[in-house]
Amino acid sequence: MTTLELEKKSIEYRQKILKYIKLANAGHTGGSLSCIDILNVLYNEVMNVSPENFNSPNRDRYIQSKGHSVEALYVVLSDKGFFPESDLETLCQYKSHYVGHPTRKVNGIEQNTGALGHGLAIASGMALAAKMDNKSYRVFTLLGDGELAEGSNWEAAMMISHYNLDNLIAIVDRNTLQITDRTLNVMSSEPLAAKFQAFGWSVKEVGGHDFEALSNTLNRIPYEKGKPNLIIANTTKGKGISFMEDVLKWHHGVPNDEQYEIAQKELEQKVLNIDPN
Ligand SMILES: Cc1ncc(C[n+]2csc(CCOP(=O)(O)OP(=O)(O)O)c2C)c(N)n1
Repeated sequence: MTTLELEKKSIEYRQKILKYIKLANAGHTGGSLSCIDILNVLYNEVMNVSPENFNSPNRDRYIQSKGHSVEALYVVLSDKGFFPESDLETLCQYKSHYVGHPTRKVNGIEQNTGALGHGLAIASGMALAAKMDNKSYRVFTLLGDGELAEGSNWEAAMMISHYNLDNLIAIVDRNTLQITDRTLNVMSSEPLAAKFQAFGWSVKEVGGHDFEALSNTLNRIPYEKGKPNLIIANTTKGKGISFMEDVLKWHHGVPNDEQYEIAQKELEQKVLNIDPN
């Protein structure tokens, strides 16, 4: 896809994230909007995974460790054909498989997540298995910057480097907010790059809404043979909606009718700005 096509796709994804969160009257709005450009590039430009090869042992794996931002994952998976978009009309309803955190009952989802701090360890096992089985698939995992307060991440980081898992790519959605406050105030993970480098990782920092930079960075893996890869993606929570950007309360806020209309209008305007026809 061209950068313009990726840009348009992300607007469409944001429209759908808001649509289904509004319909369900529940959802993690801010964190889904901060990571959607990363998912867009991963699923449309980087990973070798599709409904056709999802049962193949050679597919690339994606583990969304910050599982609460599942609405972003649902809209991308439906766009890729893992399930019909109309399934999302049941989001968070009684007996629906489309619940507020990822589960393997949904086609395209590798692992249940949502209790923070588990995705990196799960990814480490998958990456180690690839090495042991002599397979070339890669394992991608998305972490939140607040999530890094979970000690299990640091045990996994140590193990991943010990076993030279250069087929593992961890991406931190560094939007600098978590659930109750700035990550810096709750539990600082800084200096993040230096910490992971000290654990033996190769680290890159990138604009998390910059499609070209994301694509270039994610398509150059591994950065150093034998070293695991960490990408710090600098993002904005609530990205794309003026009144949600970098505002704490949108961590799991649902827009009221008026806010919803304004948000969708802003996105429509963005489409027109890109493509006036
Ligand atoms: C083990 C665990 N503790 C607490 C929570 C509740 N919780 C859900 S989201 C969240 C904040 C996470 O912040 P971050 O990882 O930065 O996510 P983002 O800001 O990208 O949404 C917390 C504490 C949880 N899901 N799991």
